[in-house]
Amino acid sequence: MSRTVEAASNLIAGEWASADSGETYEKRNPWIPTRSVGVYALSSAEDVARAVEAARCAFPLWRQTAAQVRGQILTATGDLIERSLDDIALAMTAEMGKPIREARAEVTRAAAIFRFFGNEAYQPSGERYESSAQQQHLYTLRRPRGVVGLITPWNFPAAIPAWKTAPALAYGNTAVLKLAREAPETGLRLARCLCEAGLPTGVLNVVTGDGPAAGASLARHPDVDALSFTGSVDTGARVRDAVVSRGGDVQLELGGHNPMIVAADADISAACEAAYAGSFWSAGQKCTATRRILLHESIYDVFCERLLERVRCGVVGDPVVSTTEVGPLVSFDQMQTVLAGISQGVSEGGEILAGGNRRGDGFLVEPTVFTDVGDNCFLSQEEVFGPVVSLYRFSSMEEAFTRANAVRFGLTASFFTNDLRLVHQAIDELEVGILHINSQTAGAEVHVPFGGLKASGFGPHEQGKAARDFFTQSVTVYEDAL
Ligand code: UN1
Repeated sequence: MSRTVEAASNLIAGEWASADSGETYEKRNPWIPTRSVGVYALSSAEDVARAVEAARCAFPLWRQTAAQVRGQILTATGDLIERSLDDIALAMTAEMGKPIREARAEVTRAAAIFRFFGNEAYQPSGERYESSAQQQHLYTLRRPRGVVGLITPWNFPAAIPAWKTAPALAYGNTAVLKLAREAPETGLRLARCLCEAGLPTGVLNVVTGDGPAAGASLARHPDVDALSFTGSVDTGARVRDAVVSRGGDVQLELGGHNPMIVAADADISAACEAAYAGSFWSAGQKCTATRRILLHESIYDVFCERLLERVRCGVVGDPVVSTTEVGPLVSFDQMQTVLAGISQGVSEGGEILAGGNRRGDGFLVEPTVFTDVGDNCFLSQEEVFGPVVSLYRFSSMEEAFTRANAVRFGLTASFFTNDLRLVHQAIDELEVGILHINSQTAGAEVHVPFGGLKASGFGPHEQGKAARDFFTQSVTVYEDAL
């Protein structure tokens, strides 16, 4: 931590500014940790307060701006993001280590999100009903919540800021976006695209820095009407308590412990490919990543052999290389946490079939496959946010569904089978917000709801038309002509 006024990474009332205190922090490249990728403002409660004030001042005008005008700015932002795709993707790979192939796909997704919500501004904003009284108009309308706080994680540094910011602004709110300490650069570039697209001063304000200082003060701030958070379960609970206790509204997207179930009749090659991608892409740093693979006993051995072969020929290493499938973890601390999770897996009786170690000088942990992990052990219950997956054997579908559900999370699941009857049984029984039949556990289309059940979420789901539920409030109007 140093004292300098050079890091003008906060956007407040249309000005790029350093933290009031002048404090900064440095972010290092997780593949080449000796290399600095940027210096950013370490914001305090004072900076957050100024950002909230700017958002409050901008709200009356933005709310009255025609929805189509708001939408056009978002659509133009999508185009600008796409035009800078290469630069933004490279910045993402440099700051958090996501392989460039996935980083590019994510930036493309962020552009699509802005365009989708640009178009949402043209959609109906209420419903008209028949009234039981004569000469009465009866209808609903949606209005913005006011000033919203958005706290985003480092693992999807383009897609998640996009999918919170775009609907917030489309529906007429003004916002304060707190970017993740570990990956601020990507989100700052999206904010620059919004400014370039003509977003009025103060409509979006951005702060960088620590969660416990900047994030917590945003959650506590009495003038933030609603707050959307994506991150860990523990932080999410603190954020929820801070917001709810002062009467604000909150939306949380939290962790997952996502199962992949492979039935006896499944296409094993397709299932193996999905297992590799779901478990190891982005080095397993997705709340939608596959953590448990439940295999019917009749295909356990052949699946296991093929998955290990796939791991052996997987491309692991420098995330800037276009063929790389698995790169480093985001930071030294994250790597230490994942290695500690692996050690705990072994000490509780799990056997490592592949990987298990750090590789090279960067923060890379090898794709790791466990077997013989008990259902109540740490690796079967807790989210180790890295490239670590465990294999389990089951003998009946009933058993598979029961064990798949036996965690506190309920985000996504994947089920491989060609049996339609089993597909519908899975839809009925699996306690998840997102279910993939014959595809991997991760991934999110921009136009459909995204969110989990149980401890994986709180409040309305995000994205698609569901986003409106959180970023607007509904009013029912009885209008009598006297
Ligand atoms: C995806 O699977 O592409 O933080 C999106 C996360 C989720 C987003 C997953 N909120 O991993």
